[in-house]
Amino acid sequence: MRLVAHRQWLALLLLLSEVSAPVCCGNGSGQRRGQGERRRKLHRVQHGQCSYTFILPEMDSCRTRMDPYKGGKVVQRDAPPGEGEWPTQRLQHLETAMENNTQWLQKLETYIQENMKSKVVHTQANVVHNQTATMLEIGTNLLTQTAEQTKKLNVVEAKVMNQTSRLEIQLLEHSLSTNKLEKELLLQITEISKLREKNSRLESKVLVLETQQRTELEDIREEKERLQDLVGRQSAAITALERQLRTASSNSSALQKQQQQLMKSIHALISLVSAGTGKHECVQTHIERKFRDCAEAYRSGLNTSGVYHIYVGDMMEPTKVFCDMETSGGGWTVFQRRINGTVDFQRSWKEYKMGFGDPDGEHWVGNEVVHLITRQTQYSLRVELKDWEGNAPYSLYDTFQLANEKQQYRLLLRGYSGTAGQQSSLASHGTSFSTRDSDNDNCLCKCALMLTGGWWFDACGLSNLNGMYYTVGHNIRKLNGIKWHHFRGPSYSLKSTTMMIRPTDF
Ligand SMILES: *[C@@H]1O[C@H](CO)[C@@H](O)[C@H](O)[C@H]1NC(C)=O
Ligand SMILES: *[C@@H]1O[C@H](CO)[C@@H](O)[C@H](O)[C@H]1NC(C)=O
Ligand SMILES: *[C@@H]1O[C@H](CO)[C@@H](O)[C@H](O)[C@H]1NC(C)=O
Ligand SMILES: *[C@@H]1O[C@H](CO)[C@@H](O)[C@H](O)[C@H]1NC(C)=O
Ligand SMILES: *[C@@H]1O[C@H](CO)[C@@H](O)[C@H](O)[C@H]1NC(C)=O
Ligand SMILES: *[C@@H]1O[C@H](CO)[C@@H](O)[C@H](O)[C@H]1NC(C)=O
Ligand SMILES: CC(=O)N[C@H]1CO[C@H](CO)[C@@H](O)[C@@H]1O
Repeated sequence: MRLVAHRQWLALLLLLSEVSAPVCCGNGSGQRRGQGERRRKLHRVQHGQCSYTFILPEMDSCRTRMDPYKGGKVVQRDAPPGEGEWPTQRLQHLETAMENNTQWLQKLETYIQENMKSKVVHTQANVVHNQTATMLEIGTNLLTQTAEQTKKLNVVEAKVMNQTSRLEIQLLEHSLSTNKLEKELLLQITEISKLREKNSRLESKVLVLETQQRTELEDIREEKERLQDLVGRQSAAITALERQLRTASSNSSALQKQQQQLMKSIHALISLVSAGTGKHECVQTHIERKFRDCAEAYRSGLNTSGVYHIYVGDMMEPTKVFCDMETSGGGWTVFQRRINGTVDFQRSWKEYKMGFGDPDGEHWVGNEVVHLITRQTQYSLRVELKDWEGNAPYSLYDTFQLANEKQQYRLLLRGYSGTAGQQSSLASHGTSFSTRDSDNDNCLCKCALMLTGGWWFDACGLSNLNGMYYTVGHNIRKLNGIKWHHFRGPSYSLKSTTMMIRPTDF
């Protein structure tokens, strides 16, 4: 740009230098330029697409040159130029020069104007430049301002977000606390329902107890009546006995006579026997050994423990029982024995009635036999126990009786003593016998099914010597085992048991 401007300025200076100098030949073109080049000095300047030619004026040559044109023609034909004509020509020439000069000047002016125009364009570009700069400045200012605004907006947005997040957190906390309250409510409701259940259970228990007490009262009343009956019968018997005694004493003398006669006959018999057969002896011993119970056997001189035949009630067939001839004076008829669990005690009512097992081992004589024995006279009951630690206590009842089958072999006990607990583990107020197929206990449940075996379950009572047999190591925490509560507690299963009876007056 600057280089171009420089060139333009140079061209302008050259032009000015020619303008200031006197000009003779304005036009230098065509074939005449070739002529003029011989005489005059030409200056040409090339500028872009335009070319400028500057002609320096020379007075002498100008005269000759003018001849072939305009004024020169006329003068040459008529006459050689005189002295009077020359100033007019000169004037004309000057006039044309002047005109040409003015034309040059005009051209120059237009040129300068064009130049000025380009300059103006340049300055206008500058202005545009400046304006765009200012515009840019304004733009940048606006941009910075908008940036600040957006920053502020961001801050505000962050604050709003913070507020909303805080609110959300608070909402969450609220919902959590409501959840907790709901849970607590639920828990309380369940507790209330539990309490209600407990209440209903307690009520049912109370009802059961009431019914039990009622039945007990009835039993006591019945027993009282029975006892009164017994007392009446006994007094009658006493009076009868008194009478008999009197007759007996009066008849004693007669009896003595009879005795003497009998002695005579006996002697006769002995003599017969000594001569006779052994058949007779056999019959005699057989007749002698028809015992009612082990006590009679003992009294007859049999003092070794073992299995004996006894004849109970109207039974024609003998019953095999184990007789304990050692314990506390002997004479005990054993009706229950557990030793090692070989015999299954999970039996029906009929089996418990008729008896099962082995008299020499584990055995249950049978409720019917025990009922028939204890009906004969007043019996005592002795319960012998052994735990797995070697302790062997006993329980003794002065009075023991089993009612008949119609009365579900009801148990009657009196006068407890012994070492297997300070209190009786058997209910003494007339508990009925129950088996898995005959539920006669004082519980809404079926004790015989729960605790197994057959027993005088109360509800369900403190003992069951006919429960499951558990071997050592497996015998604790067993509710359905062989239990005697006041000896080893409610869940200890014992090692061995014996239940045996003997007349109270033995
Ligand atoms: C200059 O010469 C050209 C031809 O070369 C011609 O056309 C023109 O009219 C002339 N101008 C003057 C002013 O003599
Ligand atoms: C263009 O701006 C410059 C400075 O930025 C200043 O000096 C100059 O005069 C301005 N020209 C025009 C034509 O505004
Ligand atoms: C909310 O702003 C407070 C200060 O104004 C700040 O302590 C807190 O951490 C912010 N919370 C969040 C979630 O940005
Ligand atoms: C005495 O005994 C005889 C038979 O031994 C009997 O017939 C008689 O009735 C008895 N006397 C009395 C008063 O019971
Ligand atoms: C058992 O009876 C026999 C005689 O029959 C006697 O010799 C023995 O001492 C008695 N034993 C006991 C323990 O009483
Ligand atoms: C259990 O005892 C009986 C009688 O003593 C006996 O015959 C039987 O063999 C014993 N059984 C076991 C398994 O010990
Ligand atoms: C003296 C001189 O050069 N005069 C010229 C001026 O310009 C005209 C035309 O423009 C020419 O005809 C003259 O010869």
